[in-house]
Amino acid sequence: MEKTFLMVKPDGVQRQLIGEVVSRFERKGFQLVGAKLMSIPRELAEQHYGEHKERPFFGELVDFITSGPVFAMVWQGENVISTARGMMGSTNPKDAAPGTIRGDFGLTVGKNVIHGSDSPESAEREISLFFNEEEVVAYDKLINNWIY
Ligand code: DAT
Ligand code: MG
Repeated sequence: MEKTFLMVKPDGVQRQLIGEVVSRFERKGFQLVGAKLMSIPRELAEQHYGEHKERPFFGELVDFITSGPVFAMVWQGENVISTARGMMGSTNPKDAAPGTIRGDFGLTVGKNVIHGSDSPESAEREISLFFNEEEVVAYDKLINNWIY
């Protein structure tokens, strides 16, 4: 089953949106298979956002993501990578539709509440950056019979 890496960013943790975010993905029918509250070491932040290294906002981005704890998660389900991106909304909250997480809770691109992998390759890369194999738990959920 497809897996993705999702993370409530430091602004979302401070604004007490962990439960709101988790609840949205739970109610959608996705399955939480890994989660932890953690502070991101600078080196991990630079690796995670490596694709943006040459962008002018890279320094600010790394400062922000290391500015407080994040809630890192692995979620599983059919098409979870692209569906979660849709549920997050556009990168800039001013363009994000109402009903999406960024549309409902964000105002500025710097503090947009949530991160989510954008492709199967980035999902695999980001899950292994943040989680050991034994921290991702395989388990049956009987309610999946009512979802699939
Ligand atoms: P996303 O988080 O939707 O995958 P991204 O990968 O393009 O977006 O960028 C990563 C993060 O960097 C994004 O969530 C917020 C920040 N960011 C993106 N574009 C920015 C910009 N033009 N100015 C400031 N921060 C930006
Ligand atoms: Mg991205």
